[in-house]
Amino acid sequence: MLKLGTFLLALGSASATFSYLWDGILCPPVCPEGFFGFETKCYVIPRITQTWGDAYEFCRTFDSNILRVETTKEQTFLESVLHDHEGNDFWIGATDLSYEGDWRWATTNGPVVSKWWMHREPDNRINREGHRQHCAVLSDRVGYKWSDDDCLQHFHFICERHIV
Ligand SMILES: [Ca+2]
Repeated sequence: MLKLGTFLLALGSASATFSYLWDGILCPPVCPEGFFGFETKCYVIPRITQTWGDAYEFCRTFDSNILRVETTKEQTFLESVLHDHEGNDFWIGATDLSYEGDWRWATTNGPVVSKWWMHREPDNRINREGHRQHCAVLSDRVGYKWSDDDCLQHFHFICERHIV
């Protein structure tokens, strides 16, 4: 027997969208306006640059979070998206601000297990302002693999939300 249900995703006051539950399978993924989808997530890359901390807050105003890369498939997908995107470095949600060398996801405080750091990164290099590097970026230097950078730099950033 066919069972058809409908979900309403609350997207703040501005808009709403629908996903359809058919025999227990949620399909297809529908993302809010301005977001693009891949597997279980929707992403947005705002057209502004921010410090890492402001990027973290900015994502939250979209009912989303700063990016947490979970699989190689997701990393590869994002590399291909950024390849066509203007800009160079993109903040993601990994940081070792709490304890040097202990990389954590800002949104979950879970440990960062990454195979996607560039060669010799993270290097915690000191810059001209005397700041070290405690926040992670996807960098165009090597095909949007990861590097650490000074959290006070202004970069583009990626926000994500799970498809409900
Ligand atoms: Ca670095």
